[in-house]
Parts: sequence; C-alpha cells; structure tokens
Amino acid sequence: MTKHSVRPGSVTVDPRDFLAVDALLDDEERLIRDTVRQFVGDRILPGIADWFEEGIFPIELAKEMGSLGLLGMHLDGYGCAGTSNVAYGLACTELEAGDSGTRSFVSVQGSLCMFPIRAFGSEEQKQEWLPQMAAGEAIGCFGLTEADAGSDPSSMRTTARRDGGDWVINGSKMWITNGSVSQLAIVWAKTDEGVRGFIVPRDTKGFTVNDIHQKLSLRASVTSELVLDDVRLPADAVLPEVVGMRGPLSCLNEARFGIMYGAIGAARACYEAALDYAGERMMFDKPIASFQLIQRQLVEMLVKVNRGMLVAMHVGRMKDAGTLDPSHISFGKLDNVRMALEVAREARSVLGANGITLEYPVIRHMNNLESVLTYEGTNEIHTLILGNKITGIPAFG
Ligand code: TGC
Ligand code: FAD
Repeated sequence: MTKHSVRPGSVTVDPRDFLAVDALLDDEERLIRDTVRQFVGDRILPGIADWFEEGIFPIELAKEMGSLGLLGMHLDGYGCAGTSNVAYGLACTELEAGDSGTRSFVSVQGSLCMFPIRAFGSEEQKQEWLPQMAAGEAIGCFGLTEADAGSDPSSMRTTARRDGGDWVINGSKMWITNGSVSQLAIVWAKTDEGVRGFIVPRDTKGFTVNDIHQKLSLRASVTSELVLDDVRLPADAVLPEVVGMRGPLSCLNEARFGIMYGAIGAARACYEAALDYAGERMMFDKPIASFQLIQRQLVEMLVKVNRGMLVAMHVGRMKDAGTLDPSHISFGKLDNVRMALEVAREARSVLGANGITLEYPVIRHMNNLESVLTYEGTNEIHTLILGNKITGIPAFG
C-alpha cells in the first residue's frame, strides 16, 4: 500500500473550502451547487438587504426557482427534479448563504407541502397540485403550529369533523411561513380518527390569512396566521394515506434535513464576510487579521463551518443510502443551527460597528438564525429527541 507523506505546501488549501468537501461531491451535485450559488449571487444578494429592511419576500422569484428545478427537487415524478438528498441539501446551503428566508421558502414548498402530497396524497391530488407547485405557479404553506401548540403540536385544537360527505374545519394556525403568498395550505387537524392532513385552497370560504408584522428576524419571508372558521371541504380534500402525528412529523424530517444543510450556508457567509473584513480593516496600523485574538475568532468559525458540513454530508449520504433514523436529522439540525448562530455572533464582533448594518450580511443572518433555532423543533426539543434515543426514556413532558 502506498502511503502519502504530508508535506507543507504540496497541497493547496482553500480557506473557503478548508477540508476540500468539494472532492466529496459527484459532478451532478457540483453542478447543482454551482447553479444555485450563481442564482443566489445574481438574484438574491443584490436585493436582499432592501427586502429585509422593507420586510418583503420577492414572490416573483418563485417561478425562477421552479424553472431551476429547486421546488420539490428531491421528489420523483410529477414535474419534480428527482435529485439525491445530498443535492437537495447542497442547494439549501447555497440558498441560505443568500438568506434564511429564501431557504425557508424552498423548504416549505418542497418538504412541507409537496412532500406530504407526494407521500400521502391520492393520485388525483398529486396530478392536480405537484406539477404546478414544482413550477412555482402554485405556492403552499404548512399549518401545524398553533398559538398554544408549538413544541407539542399533538395538543393542537384545530378540528375537522365529517358532515355528510364533507369535512368542516375550525381552528387557527400561527407562525405560518408563506401564508399570505400561498394558493393552498396543508392544514393538520384533529379528527375522530386522529390527526389528519387537508389540502385547503386559499379561496375557500371561511379561510382567512393575517400576516404577522414587527418581526426582527426572517424579515424577507412571509409569516402568517391562518384562521379556519367553518371551512367546508369536499371528502377528497383529506390526504388519504396517513392518520396520526406520523403525517406531519414525517414532513418535518424532510425540512429539518434541509435546515441542517442550510444553516451551514448562513454560517459560511458570515465566516467569509469576517475573513474578508479582517484582511482589509486597518487598526493600530495593521490589518486586524494580524492580531492573534482575531485569528482565533476566524479559526473558531472555520472549524465550526467545516465540521458542520462534514456532519451534513455524512447524514446526507446516510439518507440517500436509506440508513437514516430521524434522530440523525435531529443531531444535524441541533448542532448545525447552534453552530451557525455562534459563527454569526463571532463574525458580528469581528466587523465592529459595521457588523450591525445591512451593508454586510452578518447581522441579517444572525437575526434570521434566531428563528431557525426555534422553528422545525427548538434546540431543546432536538436535545430531548436525542436524549430519548440514547436512554430510551422520553423526557418531553
Ligand atoms: P410520538 O408520540 O413520539 O409519535 C407520534 C407518532 O409519530 C411518529 N413519529 C414520527 N414519524 C416520522 N418522523 C418522525 N420524526 C417521527 N417522530 C415520531 C411515531 O412513530 C408515532 O407514530 P404512530 O404511528 O405510532 O402513531 O410523538 P409526539 O407527538 O409525542 O411528538 C414528540 C415531539 C416533541 C418530538 C414532536 O412533537 C416534535 O418534533 N415537536 C416539535 C414541533 C416542531 O418541530 N414543529 C415544527 C412546525 S413546522 C415549522 O416550524 C416550519 S418552519 C418552516 C420554514 O420556514 O423553514
Ligand atoms: P414553545 O413550544 O412555547 O417553546 C418555548 C420555549 O420552551 C422554547 O425554548 C422551547 O424549547 C421550550 N420548551 C418547550 N417544551 C419544552 C420541554 N418539554 N422541555 C424543555 N424545554 C421546552 N410552524 C408551522 O407549523 N409552519 C410554519 O411554516 C412555521 N414557520 C415559522 C416561521 C417562523 C419565522 C417562526 C419563528 C416559527 C415558525 N413556525 C411554523 C412555528 C415553529 O415551529 C414554532 O415556533 C416552534 O415549534 C416552537 O413553538 P413555540 O414558538 O410555541 O415555542
């Protein structure tokens, strides 16, 4: 066996891909990553500071994302791109390097709305909705959380009862991404049989949507309340193939997987902003990158970003190989999001006063990551999922 000796200078080390993760990707994964990176550079980064300040999500980008194949990209058939899970993850990394709101949009559309239709819908539901959702012509939102049922969604109060051949839904959902820009909502409600999912078209009588304002996080993303007041739906509005909390929790696996990858993008953007800034910013007649304490901060960020990517790649390969347990995704979501938040805070301090403005991406990512830490299962909930897995003792309640 040939053993390679390690000689300084014999290998080029890229500060922006320190562990050469690029070499772990196949050609298709690399192409998808580069395509999404270019889309983010051309279409997201030039406008994002203003969208964030104004509190708007540029919904006109939906069709562009559809034509790039980003919506429901890891699903098969019905107009979806059918990529690997790793490719989907890499796309999330690039989208979130732009803004968590952009990745959120794609997560909700593909993982939380198209996935349940693909996995649990009837053939008619798949034919009706998936092609137009993949194209970005119909936008979905996912209503699970309620004002008093967040970490414990099984305590939801929204109900659906049968009335003749119809279903009648009453209740409300809170903190719903894409709410007012959507044409359909996947709403989870309690029935006599257990929790079930419903496709609720936006124009259904009794269904209203109110946007949530004064957010200081995920400002370039729409967050809404859904109100369902005697919403009457035909029998075929229910997702026929799932009953119970397994339905919504299966969707969360998909979206949490995307967040595990996505958070690395936000962290990477912060690390790179700090690295560039430290090389240029002069203080005491030297670039601040020459100070030991600043180098330590940069290195802490470097290590965290690269470690997060290795975790994501490993979990991603396991998902593609079919050897994944949902608790592996909890591991990745828990560690990568808290890592990203630590990196963002560290980068913010390297940028000094400039770190608090939207001229640089850092404080925007930092504020966004506060939501990412909370949604799709808080840090504490993922800790408890992992604690349950390794001890066999549930400690949720
Ligand atoms: P539990 O009693 O353990 O199980 C109930 C049923 O569900 C099954 N199950 C799962 N199925 C698939 N995937 C998983 N990860 C699953 N976990 C559990 C389980 O086998 C059982 O099935 P069955 O057939 O035997 O009935 O579950 P629980 O109700 O006690 O839940 C436990 C807990 C706390 C882990 C869960 O409620 C949880 O994850 N809470 C966090 C809530 C959350 O993450 N909400 C996210 C809302 S959506 C969102 O935030 C979107 S942000 C979008 C964006 O902008 O990106
Ligand atoms: P709570 O559950 O009230 O938690 C408050 C605190 O208590 C947290 O620190 C939590 O970790 C802790 N805690 C709770 N239970 C325990 C326990 N057993 N042990 C220890 N600590 C505990 N939901 C959707 O359904 N669809 C969406 O599209 C969606 N988009 C969102 C977008 C944004 C911007 C945000 C902020 C949220 C979104 N959510 C969405 C809601 C999100 O999933 C919930 O906010 C999240 O699940 C937490 O619920 P909560 O906010 O009610 O917090």
